[in-house]
Amino acid sequence: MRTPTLMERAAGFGDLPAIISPSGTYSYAQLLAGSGRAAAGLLAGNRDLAEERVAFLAARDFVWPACQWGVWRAGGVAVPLSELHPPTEMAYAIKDSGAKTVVASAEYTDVLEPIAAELGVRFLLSDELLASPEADLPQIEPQRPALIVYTSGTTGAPKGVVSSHANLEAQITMLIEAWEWSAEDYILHVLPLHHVHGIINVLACALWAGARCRMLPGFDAQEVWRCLREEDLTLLMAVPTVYVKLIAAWQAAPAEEQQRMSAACKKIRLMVSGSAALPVSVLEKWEEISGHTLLERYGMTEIGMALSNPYRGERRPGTVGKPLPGVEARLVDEAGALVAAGESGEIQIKGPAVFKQYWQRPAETAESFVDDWFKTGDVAVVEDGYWRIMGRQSTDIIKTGGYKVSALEIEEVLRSHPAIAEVCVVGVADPEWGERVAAAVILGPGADLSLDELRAWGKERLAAYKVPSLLKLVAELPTNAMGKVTKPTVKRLWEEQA
Ligand code: MLC
Ligand code: AMP
Repeated sequence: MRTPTLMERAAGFGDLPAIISPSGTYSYAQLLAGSGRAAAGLLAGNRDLAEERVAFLAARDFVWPACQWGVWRAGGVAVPLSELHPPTEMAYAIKDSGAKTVVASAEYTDVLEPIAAELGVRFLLSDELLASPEADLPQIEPQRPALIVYTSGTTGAPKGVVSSHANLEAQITMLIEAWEWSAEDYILHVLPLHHVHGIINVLACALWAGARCRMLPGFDAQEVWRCLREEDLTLLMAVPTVYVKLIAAWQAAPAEEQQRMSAACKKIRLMVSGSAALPVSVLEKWEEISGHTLLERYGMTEIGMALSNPYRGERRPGTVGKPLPGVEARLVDEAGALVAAGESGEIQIKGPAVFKQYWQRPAETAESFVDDWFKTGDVAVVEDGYWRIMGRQSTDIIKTGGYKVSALEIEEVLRSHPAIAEVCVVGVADPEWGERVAAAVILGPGADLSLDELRAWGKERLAAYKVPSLLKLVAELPTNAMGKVTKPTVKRLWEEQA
């Protein structure tokens, strides 16, 4: 029995700055003290939350890690919510995870308090929690579940990916080793905090290393450039769309400003891209602007990071490098056999970082593994030792701006519109977003609906799915010989028109 190492390590970093956020600068000692009080408040006199789920929605500020660590130190399972999601989606995560407590920072009270009341769960304000009197905290076994992150797939509603403290520790330490994190590092955090990229790769790695993490309240290209120029940052990690937006901001700046922006990048030791394919054109443009060859890596909520280009050595454009320390990776064909050298196959991953289970979905968990290998659904080929991602097995999974969305879920929402008879949702290639969500819709007999009306109707309902900004009304959708709508054909038609 022991306390998770992340917190043990923090004790050793004492007064070093940990979080630099809109509300101020906080040391490791303050993070331990704040999270300790949060844990005591959550426990409310009990000895251990005993794996109770705690859903929380906190600003991208000190309060976020303080709440997350508070849940962990009380023996709970952290279920991060997203401010980008509509209330129905938040309620789904709270209900599905069986959370008995919801924590919110003040700005989210209006949205979360009514949901908590409706579901009959305890509602706590983060500020009050962080001011709770101290109490004895339990020891936490590393195999206990720590985190549930919701993710969409090709079946049913979003599933909660359960990772243990030991899984997270493995996810963190492989990156610490591979990318040579140290207490000298200072990272800029520009990503959302309901996905592993922001939670693990940026925040948790920084806190493990004793480094500084500068948390921005959201992504803003001008603000990122300001931080790059004015602060002694050493690391930047983001999705390809962020780099596309930073390139656009650089291009829009006057020439002498551009020089200062480019010069500011020189002090950074590493810039990483991941969560979606990095187009070689973006890598090259960013190299021209910043002097950095982006290090591209590949990961997934269920496994953390798995493949990475090297920190030292050749970073090969268009590839995601090689397995990270402790990761076993293989490619298999549709029959489950290992592919021959140079052939493409599904990526399967094994190792201590791989998640425990989908929350309360034993059948889906079992289907996702063969022996102990997790089936990613991504297809790759190995060329000269470097792994190249070819795409996904299913056209129903779309990656837009680094977010994974399920075409099937969007179709289900659109089908609930009374005027809609048939719908087909696909991801179409896009230089800014990687893919954009495109929906082609057939109206029922005699139905009347304009594109603007449909967009207005979908604005709130589809907010969680990153906006099918490309909506189209069509008389008919192309079908195959069986009379079924074929997604690759719809996708091709969209892309031809674009
Ligand atoms: C937003 N917009 C979109 C869009 N998202 N349009 C098309 N497709 C999309 N996906 C539109 C909005 O409607 C709005 O339009 C305008 O763009 C600005 O919206 P925004 O929300 O303010 O955008 P911005 O803040 O600039 O966000 C871009 C972003 C964000 C790239 C910063 O998408 C983001 O944070 N992505 C990261 C997601 C992430 O962390 N994924 C990791 C998953 S973990 P208008 O007309 O209103 O101006 C994982 C594992 C791994 O994948 O390997 O890491
Ligand atoms: P998520 O389910 O949100 O964790 O997203 C994981 C998915 O993102 C993976 O299954 C891949 O499809 C995709 N992904 C992550 N990194 C990369 C990358 N570097 N190149 C291509 N796809 C990636």
